[in-house]
Amino acid sequence: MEKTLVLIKPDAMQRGLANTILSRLEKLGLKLIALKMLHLDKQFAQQHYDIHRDKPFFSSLVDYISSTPIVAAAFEGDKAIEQARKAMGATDPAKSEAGTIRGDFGVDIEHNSVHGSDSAESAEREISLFFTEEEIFSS
Ligand code: IDP
Ligand code: MG
Repeated sequence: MEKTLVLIKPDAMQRGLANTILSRLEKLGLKLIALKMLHLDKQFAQQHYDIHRDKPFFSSLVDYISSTPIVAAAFEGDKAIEQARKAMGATDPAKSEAGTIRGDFGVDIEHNSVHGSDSAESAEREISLFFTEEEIFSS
């Protein structure tokens, strides 16, 4: 069964949207297999977003994701990665369809409410960054 990492980003946390977003993902039929709240330090944030290290928005993104506590979750299900990303919508909320998480709640291209793994490889890397094996309740 495929797994994916989801983060509820600071803009959504500040507006009390954590449960709403987790609920939307559960309603897709995805199974919650790990959950925690944590405040990332800069080093952890840089590690999570390492793939974007050379992008112009990298330092701003790292500052943002480490600005408040966030919720990290892992979900499991058939095509979990694709299903979750589809429900999240395009990276830029201005280009996301209504009914998607970013389309409904995202503020701008950086403050876009949610993170979802983009491939099986990144899901594995990201889940093991946020959770120990004992914290994952996979079937
Ligand atoms: P994704 O989250 O849809 O996979 P990525 O391209 O992997 O999008 O970018 C990671 C995160 O970096 C985005 O979710 C967003 O918060 C931020 N980001 C992406 N592009 C930009 C940009 O052009 N300006 C500022 N922040 C950006
Ligand atoms: Mg990405």
